[in-house]
Amino acid sequence: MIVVLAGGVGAARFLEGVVQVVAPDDVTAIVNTGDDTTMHGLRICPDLDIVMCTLAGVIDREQGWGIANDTTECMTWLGKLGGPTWFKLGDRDLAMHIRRTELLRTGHTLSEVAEQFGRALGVAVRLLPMSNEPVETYIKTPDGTIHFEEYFVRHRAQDEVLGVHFEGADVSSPAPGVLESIRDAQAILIAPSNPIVSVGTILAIPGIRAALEATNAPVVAVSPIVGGAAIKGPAGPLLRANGYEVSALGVAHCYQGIIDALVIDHADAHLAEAIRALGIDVTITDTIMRGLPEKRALAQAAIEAAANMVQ
Ligand code: FO1
Repeated sequence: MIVVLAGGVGAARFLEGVVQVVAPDDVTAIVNTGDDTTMHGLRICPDLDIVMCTLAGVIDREQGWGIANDTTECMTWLGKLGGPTWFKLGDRDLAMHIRRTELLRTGHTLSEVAEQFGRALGVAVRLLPMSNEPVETYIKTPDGTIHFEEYFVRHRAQDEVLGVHFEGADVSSPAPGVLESIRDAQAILIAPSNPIVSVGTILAIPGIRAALEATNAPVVAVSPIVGGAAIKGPAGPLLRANGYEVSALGVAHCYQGIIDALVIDHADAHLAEAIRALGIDVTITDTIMRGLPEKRALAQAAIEAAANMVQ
């Protein structure tokens, strides 16, 4: 079994490649739930939904989130009635949040919801939330501490980042299957997701970092930083705020102690020697996932890097 630690859009695209190389039912994704939030009384799980809908083939490909060909009737009316509209929820998307909220309210866990949704949407990859307990990422800015979605979507990641806090992480536990899958995996891949607020959140759940350190499986990360900038999203300011250089070398420092190998882009080949000096093996390839062939090639490179570690 291949285990993938996953954030949102970058991870979803990488997983599309992984399932080209490995049978989907042989893949488990441990997904960040630190972006989760409650809006209009509904529980919203952006990264789980992004990964789920991408693998189900129903994602809005242009945005990378939301459902393809969705309408916005409900949002328009929510606005008319004085509700907040900065976080765009399409009508089909809202159905997922309504159903999830009802299932959670009636005693189901988030793992059970993910399993039910996966079955309903025909997703063969096993999607595990990192935890069934609520863990929410907050960003400290000069004007106060705000939820990650408020920082990322409402403020368009424009605030200066002074710090990151994972509310509830210290008293949370890994969801069922998370530690077992890390222990029993053939290989563990860290998707090209944000090392601080996607992967860092997963690592903040008590027991997960230790399980990664203890597993016999090779652990291979794909750098989300190419040529000194994030492929997508606010990884740059978040890495910097946590004392890491915004480069593939900074990513290597961030994951040191957990990963055996790092997949970096040709643009960062000059950093390979410094990364190897940290005791981390390096694979150099094209990491920009333009289409399915590139996604498949990147997944293949990461899986091969893992296979090389066990030889
Ligand atoms: N991202 C945006 O940039 N703007 C939005 O209005 C927005 C709405 C949204 C609704 C549901 C959902 O599952 C995701 C949504 N996203 C939106 C994406 C998202 O919140 C982020 O990309 C992730 O949290 C980061 O992985």
